[in-house]
Amino acid sequence: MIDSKISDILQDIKESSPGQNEFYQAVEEVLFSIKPLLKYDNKYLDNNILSRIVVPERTIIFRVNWLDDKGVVNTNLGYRVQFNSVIGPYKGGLRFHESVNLGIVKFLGFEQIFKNALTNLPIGGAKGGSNFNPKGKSDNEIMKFCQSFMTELYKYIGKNRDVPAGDIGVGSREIGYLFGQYKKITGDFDGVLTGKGINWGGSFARKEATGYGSVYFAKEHLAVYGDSLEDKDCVVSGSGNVSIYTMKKLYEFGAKPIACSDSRGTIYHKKGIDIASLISVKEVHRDSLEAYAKLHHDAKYIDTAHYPSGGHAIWHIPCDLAFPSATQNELNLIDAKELVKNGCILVNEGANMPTTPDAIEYLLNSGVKFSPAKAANAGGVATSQLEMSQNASMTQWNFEEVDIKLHQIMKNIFKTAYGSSKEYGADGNLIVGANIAGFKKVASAMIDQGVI
Ligand code: NDP
Ligand code: 2IT
Repeated sequence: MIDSKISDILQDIKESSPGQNEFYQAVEEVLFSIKPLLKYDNKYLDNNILSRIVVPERTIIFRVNWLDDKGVVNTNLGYRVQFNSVIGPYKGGLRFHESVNLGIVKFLGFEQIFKNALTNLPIGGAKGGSNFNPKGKSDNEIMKFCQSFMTELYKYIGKNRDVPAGDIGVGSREIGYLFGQYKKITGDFDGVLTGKGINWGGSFARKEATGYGSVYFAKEHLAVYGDSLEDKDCVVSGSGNVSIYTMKKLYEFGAKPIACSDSRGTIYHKKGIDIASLISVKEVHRDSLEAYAKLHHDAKYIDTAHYPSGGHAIWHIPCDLAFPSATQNELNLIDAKELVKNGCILVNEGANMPTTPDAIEYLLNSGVKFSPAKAANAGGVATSQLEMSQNASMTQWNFEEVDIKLHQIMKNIFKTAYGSSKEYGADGNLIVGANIAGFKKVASAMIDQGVI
């Protein structure tokens, strides 16, 4: 009965929202994983929560026209999916990447609902972005694009309504241009975006938060099994915001990040990735990892064109711990088999939905511990909420104060997800635990607030 109800819902969304594969994937995982809760308590099915929760409260799609440096008019699509606001204002990042479409934004927004609930902070779920490709654009073009994007988006956001932040392709530079335009249009200096600069309303440790939080989570996860991060060889895909600060924190706990990647290639540096060089190459010069290999002759660069067929080079480098921290579906079954063969004991998701469903199944069946994204990467959005909190009280906490709060939040999320996995008979399966805990909170609030 529950299985057929879930299958009907999936069929409905496939018919009403064609071509949104990533969204179906995210919904399927959540709905099937919460079956132990649905069996235990009828109220969610009785109130038709499943059919309601998979439909965004509001979807905004808009045109973004901007002039490039040659004076040519360019047109992109802008999106904001305001998915669920029962526990707080909509909250979630903006992604600028050529692959962005409605299905991607909806999958990210759907995941964000439960992630945000898990932080135990009052934030609803949303996501947005554009199919704009920032690669190769001048600073001026990025600014023009951001200004045009905000000229439409400002109508729908607000410090108590919807508070966007960064994601792939959106960092402090883009948040600066977006914030400047919002302020110019509205005249308000508001905490309407998070990830702001430290001198203009930003929070210390927001930049580091997702990566640091991911490592705090991995530490808690290993500790349950009497293990630690000490002396572990780690591979961390990506070399952006999440990846860099994951690697930095890994060193602090005595682990060694030995490989990372970007859209063009993979670096294998057996003696350990040099974080200062990486920041210089990727954050300062916005270059490709090939430039890192030129600085370190003992590091091996593997071009994406040479990835083993169907798999990704980074997961074929032997490691103890894997931190997929680049993008969705970047770790597939071929990669999972390789990780298991090489003795990997934990996959800790820094990116959103980086592991394909068949890879997850294989990893779990092989006894690999698995930290799902909703729980493991929630430190970024949690610290965004700390930024909102500081803005609301017109104050700024120091780095250590924020970091201590972040660490505590990640411990609590682990405890919640692990505890809920035990309570519902899933014995340490954190996918089940995290999804049930997040869903319960949001679904109960939906019931409390009536049919709206
Ligand atoms: P960045 O843009 O800072 O970095 C992304 C990195 O991943 C880059 O190294 C990029 O390569 C690589 N990458 C992106 N897309 C692809 C692709 N299609 N194929 C191969 N490589 C790719 O983004 P973030 O670090 O902020 O985000 C990384 C992941 O973490 C995303 O899944 C995001 O949703 C998630 N996340 C981010 C949070 C945040 O606070 N920023 C919070 C929680 C989750 P290149 O350098 O060549 O572009
Ligand atoms: O996926 C995510 O949680 C983010 N990109 C961060 C969102 C936020 O509002 O800080």
